[in-house]
Amino acid sequence: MAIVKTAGVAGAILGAESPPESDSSAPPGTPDVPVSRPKTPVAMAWTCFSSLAALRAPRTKPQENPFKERIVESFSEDGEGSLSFNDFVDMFSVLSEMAPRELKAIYAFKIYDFNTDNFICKADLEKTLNKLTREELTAEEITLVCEKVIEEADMDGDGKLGFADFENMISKAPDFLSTFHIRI
Ligand SMILES: [Ca+2]
Ligand SMILES: [Ca+2]
Repeated sequence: MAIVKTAGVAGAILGAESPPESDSSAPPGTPDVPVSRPKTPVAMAWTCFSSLAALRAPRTKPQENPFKERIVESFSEDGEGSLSFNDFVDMFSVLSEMAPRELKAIYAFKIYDFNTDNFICKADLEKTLNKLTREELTAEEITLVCEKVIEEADMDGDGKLGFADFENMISKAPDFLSTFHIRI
């Protein structure tokens, strides 16, 4: 039953834009076994982050980016959303298509770290999911997905995602950072 539920959650989150099917989430050194398998929580998380990262205008009807305020906050030096000219320039530099991968990763991490404790914990992930799914998932489903994501991406076992965990997670999703941009 739990499995069925996970698939439902994945389906809800994945929506129309599925990540490319690949075995890239296998740990290094794992033999490349050509089996089809269900999406891992990391793949699901990637899809969440991917939709967050896709700041470009939606193809159908205009829709506000649910992270708009959070993005501005992350770039404001006072952390409260007031952008100085320099903050503004930084924001557009990071979100430009040409920005280095490492820089994008740092800011992506900042954006998801809602309570600014330098970790992405379960509460941060829950906020992300709630925003992305516009509260269409039940609290139970959200908790389940967050637990799975942390379980799979938490390399040092401290129960939350530090920057190294996060970097490792997004390295398994090669187009994550290439979609983390806006077109001006
Ligand atoms: Ca946090
Ligand atoms: Ca960790």
